[in-house]
Amino acid sequence: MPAPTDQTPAMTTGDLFADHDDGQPQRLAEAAVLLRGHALAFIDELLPAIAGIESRSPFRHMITRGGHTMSVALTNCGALGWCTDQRGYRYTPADPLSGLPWPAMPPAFTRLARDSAAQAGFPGFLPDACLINRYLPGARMGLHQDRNERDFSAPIVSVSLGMSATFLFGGLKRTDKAARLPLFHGDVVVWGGPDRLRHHGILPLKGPPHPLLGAQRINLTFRKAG
Ligand code: MD3
Ligand code: FE
Repeated sequence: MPAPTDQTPAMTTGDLFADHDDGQPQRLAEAAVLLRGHALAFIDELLPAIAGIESRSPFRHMITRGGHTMSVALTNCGALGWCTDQRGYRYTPADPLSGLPWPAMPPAFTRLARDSAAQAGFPGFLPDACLINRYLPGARMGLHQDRNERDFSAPIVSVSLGMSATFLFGGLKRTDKAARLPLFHGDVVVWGGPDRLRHHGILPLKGPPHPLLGAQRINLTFRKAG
């Protein structure tokens, strides 16, 4: 298993924005690794799995703690699902829409998350939660931290599908200047260790529709939440 190539200091040399790709893992930060196109090897299993999840737990727009409707629609699979309402953010074992458990984590999801984390230097990652975000053109996610999980020592694995998006990759303080990283269909990013609590977000979705998925971007975020 190759170690991530060292391209330090990528964030100051502009290497993240290069239009070439040598197929090797790219280190974005001390414990953040970009695996360009890594999910493409799983795509024939991922898309039917998402359709199955969606048929039981459809995408819906949740309300934030601040009372705003999210522009991103979401659903979940796995033992725990991320939810928000006016009372705040939390993980629940059941879909509040149906009262039923969230759909099970498809085996291909677990394999992709585990394999990606291992390539990034986090062997043995076993997620219990997969948040599935759907962005239509104009949808965005403001800078935030992911801190509703019990254990920050596990990494987060993020899979981008469909339309391209600009990822904002900030620091530990909300006011730290955020770098921009374009993410394409099939890209996987793994965040762990000291980068696990970085602020991050997604600029409003724009650009041409994707040939396979149409005018949308779907993001899978794998976490160990419980
Ligand atoms: C960096 N989703 O659902 S995934 C989220 O593309 C979320 O839908 C975005 O942020 C999306 O919470 C970004 C990439 C990601 C996820 C978690 C991180 C990057 C992260 C945690 C720490 C640092
Ligand atoms: Fe997040």
